[in-house]
Amino acid sequence: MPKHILITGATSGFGLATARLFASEGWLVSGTGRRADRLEALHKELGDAFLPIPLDMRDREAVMKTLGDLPGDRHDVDVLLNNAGAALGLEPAQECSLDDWDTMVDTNIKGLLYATRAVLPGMVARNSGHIVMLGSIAGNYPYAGGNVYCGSKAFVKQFSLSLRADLLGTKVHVTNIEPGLAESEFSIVRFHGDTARAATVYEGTSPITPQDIAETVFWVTHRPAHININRVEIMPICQCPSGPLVKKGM
Ligand code: NDP
Ligand code: 8X3
Repeated sequence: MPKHILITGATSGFGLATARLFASEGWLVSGTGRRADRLEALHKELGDAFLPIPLDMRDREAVMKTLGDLPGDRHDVDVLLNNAGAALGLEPAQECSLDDWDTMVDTNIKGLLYATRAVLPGMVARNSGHIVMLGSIAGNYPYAGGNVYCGSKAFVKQFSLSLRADLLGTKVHVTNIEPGLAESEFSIVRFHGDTARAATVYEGTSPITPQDIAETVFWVTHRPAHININRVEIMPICQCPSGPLVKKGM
C-alpha cells in the first residue's frame, strides 16, 4: 500500500516541488490550492498519483469537511505538509494594509490550524503520521517590514513544538522546517505581482530552491520512527543570522 502525503499549496514553489518528488518516489500525493487550473495541470503531469483538491485554506468549513474525510485510498494521511502561506507587503507596521494582515493571519495561522485539526484525530487513532510545517527564519529573527509575517511564522514554530508536547506518548511526528532566502513565487506575491521588484530580492544571490525544500521534507519524513526532527533551519550560504540593529545619531 503506497503512503500518502497531503500538501497544502501544491500549485507553486515548495509545495509543487514536494508533490513532484514524492510522486516520483511512489507516494500518493494530494494537493490543495486556489488555482484549480494549476492543480489540473499537475494532475495531467503526475497522473493518478495526484489528487487535485481546489480549496482556499481560509475556508474553515470547507477545509474541515474536505481534508477531514478524503476519499478512498487517500482517507488516511501519512504526512501532512502544512505549506500554504504567504508574506504580503514589506511596509512598516504603521503603513501596512489591514487586509494583508488579515490574509496572512487567516492563511499562515488559521488555515494551518484547520488542516492540522482535520487530519490529527486519524493520525492519533492510527498511532502514526507526520505533520510537517513550513515555518521560516522569519519566525526566529525579526526584520523591518516583517511584522505580521514574522509573527505568523513564530506562531507556527511554537505551535509545532507545542503539538509535540500534546502528542508525547504517541508515534505521531511533528517537524517545523524554517527556510531563509528561497526563490519561488513568494516575493511576487509579497509585492502584489511586481515581478521586477521581486527579482531584485534574489539578484546576486544563490537562494534556496524549491527542490532543496522538497528534499528536506523527504529527509525529515524518512528518518527512523524512534526519532523526531523537531526543527530544521536552512539558509543559503550567502545568508546568515545577525544581531540587533543600532540606529546611530539619535
Ligand atoms: P509560493 O508563493 O511559490 O507558493 C505558495 C503556495 O501557497 C501556493 O501553492 C499557493 O496556492 C498556496 N496558498 C497561498 N494562499 C493560499 C490559500 N488561501 N489557500 C490555499 N493555498 C494557498 O511560495 P513558497 O513555495 O515559497 O512558500 C511556501 C511556504 O513556505 C509558505 O508558507 C511560505 O511562507 C514559506 N516560506 C517561504 C520562503 C521563501 O523565501 N520562499 C522561506 C521560508 C518559508 P494558490 O495561490 O494556488 O492558492
Ligand atoms: C521567507 C523568508 O526572510 O523573506 O519566509 O521572511 S524571509
